[in-house]
Amino acid sequence: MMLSPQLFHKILGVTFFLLPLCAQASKPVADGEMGDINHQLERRISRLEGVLRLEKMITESGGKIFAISGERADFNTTLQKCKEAGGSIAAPRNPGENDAIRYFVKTFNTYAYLGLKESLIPGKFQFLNGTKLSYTNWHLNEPSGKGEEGCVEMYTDGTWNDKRCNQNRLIVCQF
Ligand code: MMA
Ligand code: CA
Repeated sequence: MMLSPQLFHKILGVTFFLLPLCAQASKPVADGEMGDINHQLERRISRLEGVLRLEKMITESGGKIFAISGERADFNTTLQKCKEAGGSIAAPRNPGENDAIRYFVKTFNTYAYLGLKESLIPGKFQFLNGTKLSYTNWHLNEPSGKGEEGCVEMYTDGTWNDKRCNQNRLIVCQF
């Protein structure tokens, strides 16, 4: 294909117009820092995580991030708030995740509802989507509600108690 002098001139003009813009877009790189955009973003995110950790707003376990909203609410409001934030109510799958949630309960001395519910069989609990629990951390003699306590709260020592769903508890979400 033959390039007309007019088209060639146009391309040249556009190129030299765009070049400084591209250079500017990739400019904000500190001295001695790698120009790699992924590296910059990772640095930015880890600094933001540092702030959130400092403010006791997030914990992490196995790649899962747990976060508080700073409010308390009943179980259904907690579900709603976590969903609005793009997450879901915290549901521990192992001791590490349980400990990451316990950190908030202990720090703010306030029990938290977990993302668990009683199944159709009284005293049997499951994840909210019906999945069977492979890890539990019941307090001694819990669950005790026999169908009357459909939610699960975490005590300050990290153990669980089945509880009615209408109490005000610390909102802890997972992302
Ligand atoms: C409360 C309530 C129950 C819990 C018992 C433990 C009296 O009921 O929190 O869920 O099992 O205390 O004593
Ligand atoms: Ca109970």
